[in-house]
Amino acid sequence: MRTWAFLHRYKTKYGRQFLVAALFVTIEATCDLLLPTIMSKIIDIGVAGRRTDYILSQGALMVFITACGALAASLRNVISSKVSQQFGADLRSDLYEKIQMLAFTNIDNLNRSSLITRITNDVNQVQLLANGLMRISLKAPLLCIGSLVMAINLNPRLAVVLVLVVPVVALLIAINIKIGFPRFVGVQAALDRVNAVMREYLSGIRVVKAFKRFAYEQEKFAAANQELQEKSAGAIRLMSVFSPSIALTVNLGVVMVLWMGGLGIHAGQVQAGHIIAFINYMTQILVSLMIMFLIFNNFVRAKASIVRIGEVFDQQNDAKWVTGYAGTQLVDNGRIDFENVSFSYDGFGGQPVLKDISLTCLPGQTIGIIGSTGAGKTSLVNLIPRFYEITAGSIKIDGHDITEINPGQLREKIALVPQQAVLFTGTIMENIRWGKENAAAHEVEAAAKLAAAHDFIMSFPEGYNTLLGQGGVNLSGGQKQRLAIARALVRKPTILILDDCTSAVDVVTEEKIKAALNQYANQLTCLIVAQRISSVLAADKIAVMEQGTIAACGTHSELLASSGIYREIVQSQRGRR
Ligand code: DCP
Ligand code: MG
Repeated sequence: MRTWAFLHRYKTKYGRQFLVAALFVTIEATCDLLLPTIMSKIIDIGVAGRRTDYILSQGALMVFITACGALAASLRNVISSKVSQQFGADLRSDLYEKIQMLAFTNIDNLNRSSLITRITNDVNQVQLLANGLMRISLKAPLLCIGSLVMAINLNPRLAVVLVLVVPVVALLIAINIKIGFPRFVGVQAALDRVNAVMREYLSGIRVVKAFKRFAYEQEKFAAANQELQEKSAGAIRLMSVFSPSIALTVNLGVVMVLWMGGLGIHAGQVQAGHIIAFINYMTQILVSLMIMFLIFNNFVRAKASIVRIGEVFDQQNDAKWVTGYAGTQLVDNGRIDFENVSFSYDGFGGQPVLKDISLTCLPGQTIGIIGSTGAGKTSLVNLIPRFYEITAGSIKIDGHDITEINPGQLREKIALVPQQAVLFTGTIMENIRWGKENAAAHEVEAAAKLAAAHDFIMSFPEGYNTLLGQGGVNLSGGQKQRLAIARALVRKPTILILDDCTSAVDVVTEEKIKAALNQYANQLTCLIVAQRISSVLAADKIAVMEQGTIAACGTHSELLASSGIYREIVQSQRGRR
């Protein structure tokens, strides 16, 4: 199966250590197999013949073999835990890296919170399986086959019992797997559903509270929970019939061995030690069969996880990244050209969100973009750092097609303040330094002043060292937006993109930011997406977007004269300042 292909690279990496572990397991199993035979000799020769020296020497041999087995077992344990932990860590970091490489489109496809379960729980399951595989799965078949051989070798007459018991037990296990497998898959699916319901609830907990949807959510959870309970109970019920039936079969076998052996001893054909050793081997066969069954169960659980991890590795990065970027050196002007650009979130066949957009932004210019919600403003500016791939036309920065520029280099020149301010756990200082890693304290402060954030930052007792919670929960919407602007400004980009990022800032403060930006934006190309006409009044050019197209473009006065839509927007906002 394709989804499993990702496991191959670990096979080559850990194959050698796996073989060493296998070697130790073989030694361990051999030791286990030798012991009953030696014991039978001690009983038949040593005890029956009253030969203390024999008992002592064979006893010493048994101690030695047990010690060898114990040593092999510890070494095997050391290797298997080391390898499985390393394997788990590797898998986790590879997965993490892969997720970082994914395009926006892929992340839209894979649910974000499910990515978290994949990288934690699913990797754990696979790691557990790897550990189990190295520790017991090899030992079980070795013990099973070895015990069979040793038992037959020991006493072919008693082996007749094995011919009866082993197929019955094997059949029982086969039936159990046949009926049990789908049930365990069902349990896993039910567990996934419980997780999914829980995840959705937790991520939307504020909305659930606000709309008082507790009862509905409770019902949804109860249904999923109930299903899990029923499925698990069904699977366990099956197990509870199955285990005793195997035990019964084996015990019947033991009775048969004792009976046949008793007759044999009577006739002088069988010795007492043989019977004890034989029963020993028989239980080893049983135990190893049970272990194989358990591993199989384990495998069923891990299989679902493997498939889910494989799904992430299988995501193709849609971007047609060209590899040889070396030739393109950006001159730092900041000219942007959109040439007949069309774009759809669902690739080529999908509903177009942007249609045939042409727009030129000269170095140092400020371009305002306005338009009703859903017109495609955010989509348009997100194309410049190449977050998504366009379906037709081309976007050029300083004359170079952005598909020919190294994405890292491209994004370094651009600072984007997203519509939704995103902050990270850490101090305010650290958050602003996201824009420029080695920014000095005075640079950070200057950026914060430009973004009208300095004053409110200083009003905190800890100032720039104030700790922000996850996503900046301890700030207001407008404070978050201003920090996001400061983070972009500290970078001193060639191209600055502000996506409606003053929507939560009061008009007076916005005015302040605008005044500061006007000064600052002289040296760079600036795109300002806005709802309020007032935010873009001073722009060199204003693009009015409507339903994925640019309906009109020009300066404020030009547009007032030529564009009906623009006049409408101005009218509707008059007196709202
Ligand atoms: N859209 C989509 N998938 C996304 C994002 C948006 O299908 N991941 C759609 C929804 C809209 C259209 O694209 O119909 C344009 O969305 P934009 O976010 O570009 O719209 P605006 O930024 O213009 O709207 P707003 O002013 O509300 O931010
Ligand atoms: Mg938007």
